[in-house]
Amino acid sequence: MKLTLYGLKKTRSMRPQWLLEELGLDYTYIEIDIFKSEGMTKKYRKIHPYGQVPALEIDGKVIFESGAICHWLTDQFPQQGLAPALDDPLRAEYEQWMFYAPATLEPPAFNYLLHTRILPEDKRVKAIADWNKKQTIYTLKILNGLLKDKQYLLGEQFSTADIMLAYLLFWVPDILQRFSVLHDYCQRLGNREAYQKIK
Ligand SMILES: N[C@@H](CCC(=O)N[C@@H](CS)C(=O)NCC(=O)O)C(=O)O
Repeated sequence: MKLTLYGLKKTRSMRPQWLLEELGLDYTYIEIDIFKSEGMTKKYRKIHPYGQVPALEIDGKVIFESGAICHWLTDQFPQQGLAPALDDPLRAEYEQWMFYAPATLEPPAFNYLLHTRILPEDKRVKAIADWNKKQTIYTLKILNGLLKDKQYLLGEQFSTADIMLAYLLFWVPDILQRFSVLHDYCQRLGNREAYQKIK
């Protein structure tokens, strides 16, 4: 299988890149600098219709959405054990966490970042930043309780769901300082060899 990942450091392409390293797969990495409008070229928009990263080319066929790419790759290589098997009782919980990251935590965390760090200063709205910070804190406070006494989201077993989540937690080190369980969890994940290789 020939795999080409289109990505850029410090973007959501870190999710599939981290996973590719965990899986020990060979892949070609093509940098698309979205901050220099490289995503918007006619050529790249044939790869990713929205001009975003990541996109993964699999034997000439391209898919996008970091979550979908991670989900698909994980299931292609079940022997690597990064997801419980379909008939494993833990599988339902794994699916829950795979969707939790982009659906529940990502919107407030991303809007908080947008209105504090990403948008030009004159486009930032303090009320939006404040509301999303509050929502992120609320979301993480509950998660902090749920992760107590656990090494990973599924307990002892590291899975792709941890990649989906940890990537987001790395966005908000200022908020994470309040939550010791999440702080330690992030340290553990960030120290993994595969993450160290791509960060
Ligand atoms: N839901 C998509 C979001 C992709 C996305 O927003 N990527 C950002 C980088 S983190 C991007 O390429 N932004 C440039 C743009 O939207 O023009 C995913 O998870 O893959």
